Amino acid sequence: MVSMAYIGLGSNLGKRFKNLKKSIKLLESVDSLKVRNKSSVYLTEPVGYERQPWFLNMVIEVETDLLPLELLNRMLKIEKKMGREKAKDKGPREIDLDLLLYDDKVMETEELTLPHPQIHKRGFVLVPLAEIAKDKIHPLLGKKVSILLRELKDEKKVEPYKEKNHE
Ligand code: PH2
Ligand code: MG
Ligand code: MG
Repeated sequence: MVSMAYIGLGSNLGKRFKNLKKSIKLLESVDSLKVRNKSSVYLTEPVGYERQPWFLNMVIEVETDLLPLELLNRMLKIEKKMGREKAKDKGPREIDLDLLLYDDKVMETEELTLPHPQIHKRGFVLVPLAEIAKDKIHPLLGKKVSILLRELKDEKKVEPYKEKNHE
């Protein structure tokens, strides 16, 4: 069975742009996973712990035969491979891969909550997600991504990342 999933990518340590690209390459090399669409890259103000560098964020759409937990485990492997340590969870990281949506699946386990509980609260997720999936309906809130973006109260900056700034 083929499923559609959306993955949020973030990096605020090292060569951020390269980190995003590399993680996409590694995802593309996973059997039974195809990257179908990519948003543009955004330069975003940190949310939460604020004394850390700005992030580059983007969202991709993937088609996969992997089950949600299988997909998540592949994502965690890629994070590890790219040098991410669990200890730095709240601080700067080379790469953060978050499973945002998986079909219309709703689940809550220790390892994985779907949809990702923060989607509707974060501009750095909704802006790139709306670029590639504006009509996708949030399976819990019952609203289109474009509506969630319109109703968003997050005031943190989300700016297009310009080609000339590439590290
Ligand atoms: N990720 C976080 C916490 N804060 N802020 C921005 N701008 N972008 C992120 O990807 C991000 C964040 C936890 O994963
Ligand atoms: Mg995250
Ligand atoms: Mg994460």
